[in-house]
Amino acid sequence: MADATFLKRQLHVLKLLRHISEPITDPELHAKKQSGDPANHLNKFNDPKAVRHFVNLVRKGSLLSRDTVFSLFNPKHREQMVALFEVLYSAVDYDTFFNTAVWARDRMNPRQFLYSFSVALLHRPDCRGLTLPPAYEITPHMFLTTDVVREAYKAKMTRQPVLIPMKFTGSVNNPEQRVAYFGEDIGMNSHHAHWHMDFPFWWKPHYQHNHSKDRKGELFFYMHHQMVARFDAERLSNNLPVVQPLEWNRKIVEGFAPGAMYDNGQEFPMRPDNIGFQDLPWLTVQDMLMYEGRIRDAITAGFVRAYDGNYVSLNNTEGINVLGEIVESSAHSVNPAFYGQLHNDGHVMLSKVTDPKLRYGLPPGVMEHFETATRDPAFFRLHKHVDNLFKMHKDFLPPYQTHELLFPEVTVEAVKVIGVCKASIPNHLITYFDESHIDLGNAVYTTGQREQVDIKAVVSRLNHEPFKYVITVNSKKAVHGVARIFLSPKYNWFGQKIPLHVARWGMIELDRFPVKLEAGDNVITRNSEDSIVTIPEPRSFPHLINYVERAINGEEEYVVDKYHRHCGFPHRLLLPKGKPEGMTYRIYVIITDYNKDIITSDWKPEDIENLSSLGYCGVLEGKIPDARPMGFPFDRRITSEEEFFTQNMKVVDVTIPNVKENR
Ligand code: CUO
Repeated sequence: MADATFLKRQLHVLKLLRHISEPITDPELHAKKQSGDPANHLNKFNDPKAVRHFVNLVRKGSLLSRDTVFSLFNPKHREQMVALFEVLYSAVDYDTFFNTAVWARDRMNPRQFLYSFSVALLHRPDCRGLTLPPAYEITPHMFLTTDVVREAYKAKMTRQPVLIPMKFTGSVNNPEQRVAYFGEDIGMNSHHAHWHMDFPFWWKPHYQHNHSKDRKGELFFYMHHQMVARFDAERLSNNLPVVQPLEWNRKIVEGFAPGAMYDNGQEFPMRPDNIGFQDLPWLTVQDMLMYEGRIRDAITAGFVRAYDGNYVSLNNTEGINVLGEIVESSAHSVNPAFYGQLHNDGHVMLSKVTDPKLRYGLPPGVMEHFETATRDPAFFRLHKHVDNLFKMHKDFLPPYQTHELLFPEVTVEAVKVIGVCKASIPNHLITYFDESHIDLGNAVYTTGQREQVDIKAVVSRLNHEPFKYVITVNSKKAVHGVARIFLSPKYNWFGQKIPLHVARWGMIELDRFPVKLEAGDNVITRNSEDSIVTIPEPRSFPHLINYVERAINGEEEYVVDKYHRHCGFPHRLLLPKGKPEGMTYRIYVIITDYNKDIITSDWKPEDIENLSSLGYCGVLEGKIPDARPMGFPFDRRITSEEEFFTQNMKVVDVTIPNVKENR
């Protein structure tokens, strides 16, 4: 149960982020702002040099202006953001951390501040359990189209509460619009932004303590691999073929018009159809081909060249992590000078493709921010391209042999999935579109106007009826296992059955959890909501403030969840949409030996059960408990379907109808 100190901290965090583009008005925070100058308490920081550096930037007036669009990919913007992060992260206690943040907030660019503060809060052990409001309600401009923001202003000026319908961008003339509900899903955008806050590419290895950032490069591969697999499944649900990778020396087939505006009034640039990649002043298309050539050479050779001249082998289970760090590329890359920053530069090249020489002063495109990137279909094309590099590497590894897949004591006899509604038909999982309200209070300026006007947008979002897995298992003796559940479309765009050796690369992970089996027959049931790839719906910003205030007044109980993660696929999106008439998918279940799979030194079984969104978001502290490669057993080639299937696996067909309304 939250104590008074925790609740006060939580409330102050929320107030700090409310109306982030306007100066602090809250009296308590205002007092901290006056006294929080970190230069006056250098002894309260583990890294006083970082404090002097940051304070110097503030005093010299060299920080990014409040009105400029902050881009994490701009080295200067990023260095300043990191300068504050290093101060906040090195504060010796919570009060120093928070007071410094309050001091810095109005002295720098709002989104630059927000990024630093969020990453510091997510990583400080004394902030465990504190909740950040949904990203789309802190900086709504990054998630909304211009028409919605305009309506919000109208409501603010006329002081009329309003519920503004939000449409997806594009028109029916563009087939890509059929899957805009997925790319523009605010929860998915928020997940993606949070993934990159939990695993920043700029995270310096010396920040690391207690094995944090375990398998970061592999997670980069796997989380984006799953996003692409989900997108492809969504495309098939909408009669679109799977997404094609883009290539540096070919045209980008689909354009994109974001129809959105930054807080400073600049429009997000649009990209017409069929334009090619352009040289930037600091990076050419030829450079991209060269870096990629080196990466492909390394994959083929089976080793990479580290900056110190040593060779690092790729052809083992750790290879994917090394490769992930190189391709992203992150500060953990073994040789950024040689292998470049292929993926990050891909984002920047796409973002600047319509003003490559920076002649027209266009602001960054959607691809330059993690919270907006997935709106652009080019995001998935870029990531399909990157994913193919990882596939190339994985295909060099030997297929799993039977003894690596088999759990000899265990036989999975039957698998059934069933909706929790009374009328549910076994192996029929229902999806539908719901309506959700998002708070737009932060989309409009408030200074001088104290009264609240309720301004909300209503968005349509993919959702599904809750269901459960019922798995019948026979075990020769009492054992612990790990159940892994995957889903893949059964038929491709041409209506042909997808063979397993192809389907395996598009597997969507649904869940992974420890199971305790008795000798004899066992029936395992598991609720879809417990999935380790998803997180539940976050509370809205005003609701969160209200909740904390009520808890402070003793009107409500507030339970602190120290395992709470902001990173995680929205639970609503666990299943692909399917089709109105039903679409066939296959669900695969495999149970493997817990004692072989799990790293036990760091974790107790009950801890593992409490970890949320482990699948795509790993862990923030310590080692990931599952020692198997991410995506196991489908991450490697499958040469023979018959030999692959062992008794501890089972596959079942399921139908997913997308219905008009939830029952
Ligand atoms: Cu997440 Cu490219 O890494 O967007």
